[in-house]
Amino acid sequence: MYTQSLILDRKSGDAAELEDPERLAHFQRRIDEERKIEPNDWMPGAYRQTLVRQISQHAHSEIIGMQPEGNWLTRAPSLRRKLQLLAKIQDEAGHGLYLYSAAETLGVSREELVDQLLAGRAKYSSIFNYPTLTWADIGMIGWLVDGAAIMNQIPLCRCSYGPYARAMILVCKEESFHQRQGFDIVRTLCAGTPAQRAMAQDALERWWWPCLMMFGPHDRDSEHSDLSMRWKIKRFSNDDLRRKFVDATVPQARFLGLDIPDPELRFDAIEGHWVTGPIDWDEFFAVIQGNGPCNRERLAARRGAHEQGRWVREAASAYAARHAAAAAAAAAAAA
Ligand code: FAQ
Repeated sequence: MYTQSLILDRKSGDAAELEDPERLAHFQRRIDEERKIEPNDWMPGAYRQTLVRQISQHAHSEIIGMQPEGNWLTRAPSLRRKLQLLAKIQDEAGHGLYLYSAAETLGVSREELVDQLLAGRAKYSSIFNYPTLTWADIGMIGWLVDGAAIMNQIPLCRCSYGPYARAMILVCKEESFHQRQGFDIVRTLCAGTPAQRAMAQDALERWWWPCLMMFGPHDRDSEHSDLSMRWKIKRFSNDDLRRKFVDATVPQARFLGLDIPDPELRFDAIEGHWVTGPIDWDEFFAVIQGNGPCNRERLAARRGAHEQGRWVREAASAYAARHAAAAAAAAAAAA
């Protein structure tokens, strides 16, 4: 019902309202004063669309992101590692559902968003289109992928849109635990046998560059950044966050005794930052256009899971309808 009424509002008014400079100025003032925008507040259509796009992509990423890790659940090296991994994957499912709910406050339904994903019309993070070939990859996902995710998501706790900002607080707390469990896996491997160290090094070589791509294109090529920064959806640019991630991660890799696979990596003492070699943007764009190593596999698995869950959705709907009918009958009898 709530979502329905927002859908009607969206269809009826936004295009005209977007032209209203006074309303826009008022909206921008509110943003500049760091006052949160809430679901029933007026907002420009482009603000709503940007949020729906970003939050839904984020939700899809959490859900698809369960797959590469799920691949190792039956092969975790100990019961403790298996329990940790199971808990982490369940957290990701929770994040996805939380984020779909945040998106729903903007007037789209979860069904609509899931349909877009299943039809291949929605993006999700490029990183989840890479395979997990060894146990060390699970460590890399925690250490690097969650590490990159936190770097990007901590500022989202201050996003101007209230429901997204609040959702991010819980998500970030859990991602921080995920990052530590990943680092712990990698640390254990690095303190192990030469074969274990080699496994960690091999995994780092495969995950490093895709992790840098997670932050999105360079600022000059980032089509949404200007508006998103003006509206305080994003607080830092893609390149700024990528640099923060590299600055935080290079010393950790050194501590672990791992070599970052970048011959051009150097410390710029004047700027006080690590500088990487060039990122292969052809690879990034191929992946986000559906041609990464695992895109087809990931979508096929998601479609299969959705189909297998059909009976649960139908049973839940039938149950809810029966209870609603019984409640309505009881109310009618009492009246
Ligand atoms: N992958 O103009 P910009 C996680 C697209 S959660 C795919 O710079 P924007 C948890 C972008 O959508 C990871 N597409 O875009 C976990 C746009 O295309 P569009 C997900 C990408 O939105 C851990 C186009 O390129 N996190 O890891 C990517 O201003 C472990 C132009 O780009 C979030 O979603 C990419 N990497 O900035 C789960 C955080 N980068 O939509 C399981 C929220 C860019 O016009 C295991 N999102 N594109 O067709 C954001 O902060 C932003 O959306 C960015 C991109 C920074 C990702």
